[in-house]
Amino acid sequence: KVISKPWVDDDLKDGTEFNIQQQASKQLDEEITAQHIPYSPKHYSEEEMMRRAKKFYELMNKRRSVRFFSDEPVPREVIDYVIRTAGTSPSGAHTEPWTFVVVQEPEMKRQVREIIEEEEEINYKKRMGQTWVQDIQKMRTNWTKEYLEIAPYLILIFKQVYGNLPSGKKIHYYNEISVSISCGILLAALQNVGLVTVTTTPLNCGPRLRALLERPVNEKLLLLLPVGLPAKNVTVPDFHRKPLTDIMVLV
Ligand code: IYR
Repeated sequence: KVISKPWVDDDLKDGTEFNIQQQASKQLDEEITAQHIPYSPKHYSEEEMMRRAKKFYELMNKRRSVRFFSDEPVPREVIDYVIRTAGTSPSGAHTEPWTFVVVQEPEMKRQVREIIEEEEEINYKKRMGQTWVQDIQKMRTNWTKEYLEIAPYLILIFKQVYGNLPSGKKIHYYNEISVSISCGILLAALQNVGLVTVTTTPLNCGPRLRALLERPVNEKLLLLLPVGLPAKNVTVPDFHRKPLTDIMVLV
């Protein structure tokens, strides 16, 4: 079967096709009755703002996708905080449409690896096509994914395409962009504690991984992040980032 967008997972529709007849009344009630409370975010001096802007940029500019991990353990409590941080993301109508599945159990990691390697081999050989495979040669990656067993944690991020209320389905507006933003925050939180990862989108593995992890049908796999410390003497491609003048337009 030839599909027009091979990079879009069969299982990963954007959720807007769901035909939810009537917004559940409970959802409406919640929105109408929500109280507003005072909020005073910290106000920095211009100097302090500048110092913090630079410092955070320098931290984030050191982030690189890493595909080789150390098996050195990482405290679970650190991962808990990183995921709490991801959960601070804004979301459509404050629906918080994310589930972060943290896999630490070796046998489960092995089964995740088995599924992904099986599908990725088909991806590389058939689904992706010649141009795509050429375009990622510089990453020196293929369907063999040792990191899925070596990294102390795998974080599988699912988007909930709708929620479940006793009275029916709850609409999760903009669920994909909401969860994508939370993933960006998660990546920043990992960088902040010196952990490394690589953003992977296991093409066509969603349904099998969802079944393996016993997640409900309203959850679709968006991203898989192996998380841990880098392997000793790890290398990364010699990539450079576009300068500000190439990415920013001031009007
Ligand atoms: N998902 C595959 C292929 C892959 C695709 C892109 I786009 C990359 O930037 C890197 C890899 C894999 O993880 O090997």
